Amino acid sequence: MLYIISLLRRKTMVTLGVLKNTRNLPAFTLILIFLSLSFNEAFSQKLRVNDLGYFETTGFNVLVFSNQYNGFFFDEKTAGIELIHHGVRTATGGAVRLSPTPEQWDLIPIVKERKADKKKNSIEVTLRYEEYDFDSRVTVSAKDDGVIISVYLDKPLPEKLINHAGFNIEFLPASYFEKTYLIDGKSGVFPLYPSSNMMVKPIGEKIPQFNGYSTFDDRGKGEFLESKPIASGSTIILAPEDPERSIKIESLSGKLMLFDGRNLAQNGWFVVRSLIPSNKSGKVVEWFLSANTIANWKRAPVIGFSQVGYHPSQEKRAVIELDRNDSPLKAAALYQITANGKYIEKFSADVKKWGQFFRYNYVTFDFTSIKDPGLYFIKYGEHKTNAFPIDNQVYQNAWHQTLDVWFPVQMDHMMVNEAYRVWHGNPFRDDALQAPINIKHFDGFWMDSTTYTKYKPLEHIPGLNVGGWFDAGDFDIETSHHGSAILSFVDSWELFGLQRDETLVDQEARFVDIHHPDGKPDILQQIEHGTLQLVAQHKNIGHAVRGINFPSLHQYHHLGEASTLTDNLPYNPKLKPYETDGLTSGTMDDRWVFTTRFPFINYSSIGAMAAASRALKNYNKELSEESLSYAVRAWDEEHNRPVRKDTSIFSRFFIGAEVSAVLQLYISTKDERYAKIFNELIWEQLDNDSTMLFNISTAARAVPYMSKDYKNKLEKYVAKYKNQLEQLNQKNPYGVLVGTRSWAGNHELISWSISNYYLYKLFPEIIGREYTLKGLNYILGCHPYSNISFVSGVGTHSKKVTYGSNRADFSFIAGGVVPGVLILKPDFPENKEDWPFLWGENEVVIDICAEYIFLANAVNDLLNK
Ligand SMILES: [Ca+2]
Ligand SMILES: [Ca+2]
Ligand SMILES: [Ca+2]
Repeated sequence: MLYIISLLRRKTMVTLGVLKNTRNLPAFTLILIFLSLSFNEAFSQKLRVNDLGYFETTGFNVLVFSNQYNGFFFDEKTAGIELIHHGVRTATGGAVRLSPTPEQWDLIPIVKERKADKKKNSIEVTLRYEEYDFDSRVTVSAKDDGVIISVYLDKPLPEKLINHAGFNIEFLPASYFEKTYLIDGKSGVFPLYPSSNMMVKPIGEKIPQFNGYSTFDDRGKGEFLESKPIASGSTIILAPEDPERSIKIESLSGKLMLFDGRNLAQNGWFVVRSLIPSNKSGKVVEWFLSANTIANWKRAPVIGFSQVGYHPSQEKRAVIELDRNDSPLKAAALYQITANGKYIEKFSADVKKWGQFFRYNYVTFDFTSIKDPGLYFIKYGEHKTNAFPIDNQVYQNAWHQTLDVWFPVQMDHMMVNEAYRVWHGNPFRDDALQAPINIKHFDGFWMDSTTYTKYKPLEHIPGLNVGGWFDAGDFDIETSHHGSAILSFVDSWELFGLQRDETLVDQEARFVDIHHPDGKPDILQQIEHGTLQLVAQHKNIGHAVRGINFPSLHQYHHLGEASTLTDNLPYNPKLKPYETDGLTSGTMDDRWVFTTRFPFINYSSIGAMAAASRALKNYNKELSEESLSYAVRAWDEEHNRPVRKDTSIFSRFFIGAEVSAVLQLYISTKDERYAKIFNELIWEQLDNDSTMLFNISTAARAVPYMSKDYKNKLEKYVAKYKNQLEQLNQKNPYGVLVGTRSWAGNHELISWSISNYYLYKLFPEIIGREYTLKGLNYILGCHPYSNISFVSGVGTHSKKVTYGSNRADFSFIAGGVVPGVLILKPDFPENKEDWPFLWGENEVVIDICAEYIFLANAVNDLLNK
């Protein structure tokens, strides 16, 4: 799913809202609730619209468009009416929708107006489908133990939406796996795997998806598929057996239908839906939705700590996340586990109150004084963590799986094998066609009115089927992420001299074998592989391109083996679709090169090629020389363009990319004209507070190559930066940069920690060592929502469900680093471990993984040198 979001998801510093404390019920009320508590009798607590604009009671929240469809990746399953049930977001997408089981790229309504009325205890939204000039009003009002949801139309449904428009709400399959339902008293089991009935319809009846694209490959048959309901009736109870998940929906007019969205798309949810009747206005749908709640329910504390453990000499501070209705205990303890399996209380101390951050309260437990190597766990009241070590080697292997496994699996244009398993064959041998002009692409790519190349639209551009990595969970090449990944690899090579060799890479045979040393450092092989693609772009096109992506949406969402995504035969317009002469094919499935010229992307590529030329000097001399000469040539051309500006979404970052590129050119060539330009550009980037954050590490990297004055001048900016660092301790209990955008913030956090490393090495008296260490500890488990390590396979307990190419298997690729904790508006942190398909939480991307390798090595450097 990911395209250039790493740039768009840039940080906003978290501001702390002061949240109201929940009610203090008189003691006798609590006793009454307690006495009446049994299954399905606790449907008893009345929801109130709170100061943050959502319905709240203990154990149940109803959000009504607190989060809207942002139109960026369309339906991200994080918008509309949503339910948070005993601390888990179990339902989303409550809205007027145009299909039974909406897919990601189906049309979504925009919110024209939203009114939250605390006095009337109701929230109302006006939804609009621009494409059909269709408005509807949805009101949600608290009643008894639930909410009444009503849909109003001012005029009857547009003709084209009859039998299409309905009111839907979607339930998370993972929350209802191995549970049952009752519809009008008739029982059923929620399917673990989709296998309900489908119908085939003529394409003319389909509500078109975004921009005329289609997720469905009908192989030219002119048809589409729709799910049939699993069950229908007027009352449905979901999971009546489970007090934490039981939800009841009664339709007060018309029928309810239950669908399984996964028949059409593996990331579909269970949908409860009522069709909107035709020829009717006024109130057209009305439901009463209520939830079972457990009286006095409190979410279990989350004890955040590093899942790989701690180095004896570092700070050791667990952050404990508490329900707002929970009162903190006085103390927590650290237990040591002995060789014969006994637990010994090694240390205990009072917890320190930190305060509220979004919806939870936080206390901290500091056990820095414990330095004895061994195995430990933390105990807070009845809650124990899993075991973790204290040892001076704990971080030593933390980056191995990312380099040994994750990156090899992402390698494009290669067959990748691991012991008995083939991850994928040699894919995209048919790369690539010149993308047509004037198109808006579903992955955030686009082409404007010129190709910026000598090629005609849909003409084959030679030489591009080499090198590169699949960007993320999808299979496209994203050039700017290659730029940052290669730059980071070169930094790791030059600073830490990583000689690790556990992968065989044979470029000639296009074969990669994981866990198979070949006598060559893996990091150089990765640098080479990324550089091959960047050089190919400059050689065959003349500039760095936006990327190489899929012509059709039904290819883009591919869940499977990469080499089956195209037929690997170059497109031949003289043949019919699905026809082949053995060398070419009439199926237009070749990827497209999006050749629009962006100064930002060109500079990012130039910097990476200049840096790679140094790393490859004694490894692949020819590529090293080629890489540097293309970098020099592209720089001259880009820098001397009459108008130096980037008007695209990248405009904020292009000077930063230019500064970084010119520094890399200077380091590689020692040509003073680059140093001069670097000095002209860097300071204005540091003068501005918002650009300082992105450029201070470039400024720090330059120190060894610049004069003494340069370092002196930098010092005053470092002091300013230090103030920003200190403020973070007041902004969140982790004291690190926590992103709050629609893509979770681990990438910013890792980049930030790396900046802190560079600055500590240069100015240890200003920037403390711990700013780097606690960034890594956050990634490895000391963070909100859960204490899982965000790096699959690293630490005792780590991500086992991520958004990679194998996400449909609810699996992971070892060493992948996920985006992490997403903050859903207004106050709900989330990182699901039972549902891989939320890309903003779980999608692994190349640039973040390359930087993670650097950060883990930086931490080893700080602790063991
Ligand atoms: Ca992508
Ligand atoms: Ca190797
Ligand atoms: Ca092809």
